Amino acid sequence: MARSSFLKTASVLLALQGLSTGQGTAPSTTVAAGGTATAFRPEFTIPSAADEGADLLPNINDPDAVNAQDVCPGYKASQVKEDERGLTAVLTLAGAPCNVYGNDVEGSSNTSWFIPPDMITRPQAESSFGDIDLEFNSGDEPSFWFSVTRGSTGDVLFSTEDTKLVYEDQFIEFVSTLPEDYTISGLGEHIHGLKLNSNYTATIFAADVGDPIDRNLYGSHPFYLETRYFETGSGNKTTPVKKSALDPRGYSHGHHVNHTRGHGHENGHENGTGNGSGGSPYESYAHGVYLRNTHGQEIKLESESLTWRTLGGSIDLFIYDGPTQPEVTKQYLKSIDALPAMQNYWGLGYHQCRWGYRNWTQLREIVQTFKDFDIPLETIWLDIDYMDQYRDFTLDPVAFPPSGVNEFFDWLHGNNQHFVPIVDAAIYIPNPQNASDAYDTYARGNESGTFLTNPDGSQYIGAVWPGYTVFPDWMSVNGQSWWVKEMVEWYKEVPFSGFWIDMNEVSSFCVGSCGSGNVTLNPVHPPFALPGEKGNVIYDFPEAFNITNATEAASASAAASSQAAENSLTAVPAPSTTSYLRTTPTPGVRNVNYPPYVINNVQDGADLAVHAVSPNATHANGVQEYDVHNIWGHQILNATYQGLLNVFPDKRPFIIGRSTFPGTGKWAGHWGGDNASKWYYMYFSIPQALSFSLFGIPMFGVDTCGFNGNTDAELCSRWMQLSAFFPFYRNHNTLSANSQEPFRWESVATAAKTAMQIRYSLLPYIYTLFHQAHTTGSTVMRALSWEFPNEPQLAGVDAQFLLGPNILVTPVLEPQVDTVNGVFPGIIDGESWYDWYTGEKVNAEAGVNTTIQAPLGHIPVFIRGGAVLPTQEPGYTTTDSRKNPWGLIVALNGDGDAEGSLYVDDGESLEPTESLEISFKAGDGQLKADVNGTWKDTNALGNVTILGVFDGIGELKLNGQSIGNGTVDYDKDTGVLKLSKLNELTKSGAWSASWTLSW
Ligand code: MIG
Repeated sequence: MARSSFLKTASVLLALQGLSTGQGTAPSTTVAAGGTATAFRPEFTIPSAADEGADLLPNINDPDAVNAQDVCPGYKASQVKEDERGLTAVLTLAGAPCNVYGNDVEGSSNTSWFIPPDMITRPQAESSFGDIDLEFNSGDEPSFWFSVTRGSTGDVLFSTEDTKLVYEDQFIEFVSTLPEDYTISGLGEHIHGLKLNSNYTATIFAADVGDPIDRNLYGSHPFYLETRYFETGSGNKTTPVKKSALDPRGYSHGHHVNHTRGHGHENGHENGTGNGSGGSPYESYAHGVYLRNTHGQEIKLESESLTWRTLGGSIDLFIYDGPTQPEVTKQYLKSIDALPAMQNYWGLGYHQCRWGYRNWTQLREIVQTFKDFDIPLETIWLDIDYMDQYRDFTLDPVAFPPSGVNEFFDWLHGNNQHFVPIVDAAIYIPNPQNASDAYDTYARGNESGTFLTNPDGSQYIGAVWPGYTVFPDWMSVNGQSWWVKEMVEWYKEVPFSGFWIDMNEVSSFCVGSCGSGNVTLNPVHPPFALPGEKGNVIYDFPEAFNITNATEAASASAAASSQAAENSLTAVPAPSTTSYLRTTPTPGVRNVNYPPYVINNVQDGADLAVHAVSPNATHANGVQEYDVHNIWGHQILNATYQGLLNVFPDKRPFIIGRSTFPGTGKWAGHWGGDNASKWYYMYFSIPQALSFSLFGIPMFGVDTCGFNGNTDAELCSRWMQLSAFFPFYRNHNTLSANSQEPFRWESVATAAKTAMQIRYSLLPYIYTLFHQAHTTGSTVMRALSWEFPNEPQLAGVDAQFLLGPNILVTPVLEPQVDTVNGVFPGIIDGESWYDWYTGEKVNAEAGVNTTIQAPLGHIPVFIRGGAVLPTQEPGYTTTDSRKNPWGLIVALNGDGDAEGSLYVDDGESLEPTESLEISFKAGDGQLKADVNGTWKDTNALGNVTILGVFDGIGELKLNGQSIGNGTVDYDKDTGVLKLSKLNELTKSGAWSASWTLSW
């Protein structure tokens, strides 16, 4: 029915738009020689001061900050033209300019902001516009405002009435009222609980930073989902139910967690209606909001309003009417032309990575050890260790010599295993005084004019791992084709299977063009010590390590304090920070390096240029980085996608990238970045994944067992089991932290194998979920509240999740426990759940937190009644698995029915010409498989397990033919009916034709 809507506000404001005339100041940071040598490399070390910027006081923390709403005049509309799609008008300042954080845009001549390039797809109103359940209203008193109402209910979804629109060259602000106790998710990338708090400011500015909680991070996603709950049949669809009133303890979680977090489930909870027989007395409506804006920005969430502030661009705002989360997500992703990339089958296997694998021999040993322990390993990864002096598209001649390539890859590929290397965003610029330092990748890029410049046209030179570096300009004519060619050429040397793109925020370890005038020092060392370098030993362990490993913990803590003491002797005293740099608007000029409005950027001093390419770096088309910083990461992932398509024509590119933007999901997956080996990061991985479901990047996972710090057996065991249910399943570790491959501890090896056995059995189900995501925009990992929208109490639940609609995971997220409390959603509306391991029906009450046994090594997993899950017998690799017999798990609902589907193809073609789609339907003691499509699969059907068969069974038949008794195992008490050895009957292939099974 209803489809995405687009709001005509954009047109209103575009009437003011003029040409960009952004000016910047010349780069100023230069670095003097004289740093100290390190063990890392003997070169000059960039002084740490090079990465220090100005001290700025973020506006939201500034007690003296002027509130634009108090001083700005707003606008009056004239020449209003209304049509069925919205309205166009010219806005004129309604009073004297306030010039509060920029120069007010008064008319159409003095503007200098930036409109996103076409590659950031602009949603278009669809032809079915008339079906949209939204109404747009606007008014001019006391100044121009607009609102959007859900037509069918009269509920106001967004309204700027009685607030001022502020429209300046470096500052835009608009304010919307919200209902009390609203339920909003999204606005990323942040590490935060699923439900955003009403006293939280979501800053959006791509940053290279190790997973701080609540702060801006790698990606930029100015999109949110809002859900409003109402009492069913109350006739009142304009006053949402206040969840805090009906649920004082709730299942939801606060977001400030800087310590071991418990589950928050310790309180038993009664649903407001209690008995579970009458159905939920609530229903909900969801809508989505997307601001198409590439600038640094922040969204200030307060108790009954949100204030959206950007450092430029326009108000190009899109509202999606849902009215459910699945509909909102589909509308959003279709509107930006970004249905998620279809994954390769192999990409769903297990990935092992670490920073610090030292050479081909060690790498082979790691792969072999997995095999020796019989722990499935699909893909081995390498971090920057493989590179020659950290330069992209090279191999270290000593540690990873080209001469070792054939032997390693023949062996690896012979085992049907894959390899993915890291590739960094920055490009080394060779020392012009040293001919032997020549670097062809740079030379070719330089010749074709593909690198960012300073405002004066000279090359912008920052610093990353290899030393002073330049940065590809994706807006230059040749940027993308140069990158594609580098990839194609490098593949001839290193037969990779996919790409891992790091540092694409885009990161630079110094402020400004610090390498200008310093390139003759190259290669130089970054301005900080790496883990393990200079006695920089890692003594950090997970919470509760002091209990589980008391002796080791005591000595680590002693060593850590002596390291701290040693470091404090040499530490340079911090500069005094009594005064902050404050800037005020200059007429006609934008201050891109220090905009008057200071967003709460996570980097030191909140300076936009710290640890990132500076805002005044300039693109070939004259656009400044200030205006497009947030899409640099998106663009390199696009270029990488094109590169892989050239390397592997017609095959699906496999890419995992760090910095993303709306639409990136059509090219790449994402990992959660530099988390730490702490229990609370394991918890945060769930809401982080769920927000990427909303952002259209379902291929998500985090560094399992933790990146920074040392992990331990208990945390790693729990985490290896949890991540097995995430779409992207990879263990990764920082340089010099203790090894954490699952085979390092017997208990972890066993736990990992248990969970992998389930994951690999479910690969057909997970692959089918991805195909649905790819074709419809549906999600893979899901929040309980999205699948069960009638239960307000589920609104913030993010310590449990669903994989697709039918697998419920209730992980242990804290140390030293052997039970976990969790809810079984939907029971109030008659849902049933089955235990994955026993097949028994769960006996749980509606809305009540249930205590579940979960000793170390066991992850509670449940199957939803009504589901038919396709499975396949796990093999060591996904290639092996694909040759094994199929299986089905039929979990009957209360009516004895179930349904499901299966999608099969070759697992790698970009546009498969042959595929199979099988739909399953069970009821009245029968299961029907309806097979469609031409892909040939000859694997037999092995087992069928039917859960919830409490009424006894009759004669077992497949297509009317009796199945021998030896194949049946039925327990009337548990209701579990297992049919095995069907292989003989289905030896021409489980899906060679449609069939009916009856019991
Ligand atoms: O700043 O390549 O997030 O996964 O191991 C560190 C080294 C650079 C950051 C990535 C991390 C990777 C690391 N990289």
